[in-house]
Amino acid sequence: MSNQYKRLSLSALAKLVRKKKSTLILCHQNPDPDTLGSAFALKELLECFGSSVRVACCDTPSKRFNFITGGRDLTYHTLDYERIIAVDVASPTQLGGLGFLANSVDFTIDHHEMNTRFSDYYEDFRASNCENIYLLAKKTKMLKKLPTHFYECIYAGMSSDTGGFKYSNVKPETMSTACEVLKSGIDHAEINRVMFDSKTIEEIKAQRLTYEIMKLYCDNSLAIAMFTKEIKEKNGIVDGDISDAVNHVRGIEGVLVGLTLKQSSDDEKKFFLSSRSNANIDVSQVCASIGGGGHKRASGATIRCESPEEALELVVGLFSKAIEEYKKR
Ligand SMILES: [Mn+2]
Repeated sequence: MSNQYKRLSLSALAKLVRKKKSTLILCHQNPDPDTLGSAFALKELLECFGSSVRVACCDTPSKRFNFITGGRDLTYHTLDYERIIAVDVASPTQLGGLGFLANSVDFTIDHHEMNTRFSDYYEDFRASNCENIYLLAKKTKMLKKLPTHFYECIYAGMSSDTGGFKYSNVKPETMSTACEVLKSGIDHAEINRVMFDSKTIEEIKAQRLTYEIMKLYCDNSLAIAMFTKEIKEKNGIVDGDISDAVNHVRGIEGVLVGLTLKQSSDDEKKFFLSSRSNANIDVSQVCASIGGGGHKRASGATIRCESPEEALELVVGLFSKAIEEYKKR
């Protein structure tokens, strides 16, 4: 199946983006700064080449990321796009409600090792997809013409996907690229403050709730917070408020894997799983076994179950097994 699509080299990709075409850029569901930064940085680049560009996502981004999106509405509108590009999207499932567009994607630019290759693709397993966009812009020799916003977008994605340059995915090349990006003179401290050190009251409430509802398994090495529709409604929180919850549960000493399960507010049988690993436990493998994917230490999946209890039982079973295998090694 994967053979039907072409792998694009960076030079081939650079040729493609030079073409003046009306373009739709697709982000993954539950948009984070890497998918949004990739989309809006690429938008700046394509506009330099005279293209008209729209960005779409099935979910509304957090207002926190307005410095990337400009507060734009990312709702998909049917228009005659001459090309569709997906960024930081590992599989059609990750397009969420826009999954029906997967077959129309002309090419994907991604950094996930688990990419299912659903279109022609450029891939490089760098820490963030924004690095790929930056290197693409560099290849087109347009860096000097790009506005500050381009660099802010790139930096946001890089910093976000590396947890502020502190995760295991940071390589010397990551820092070299970050160094080039910083030379543009962006206010990186402010970007980091907005992304990591500033929380809304709802997020603070959600954080407190996360610890209250969290359950521990596997001798306290597996932590899970399950957000049912009922819990979300009762506490007045939305999914955007709990996007960081998985990092809170995995931040507990002794926890090897942290998980959150969020019951969909529209479909009670749908659950969004996020997983983070603190050890050499490949959570992307576990997520792949239930139709998801991502990175070795940060992955997700969307699962269908009859009840929250059933969803919990399923993921506890899968991740306990992975942890027990790790402990035996
Ligand atoms: Mn990413």
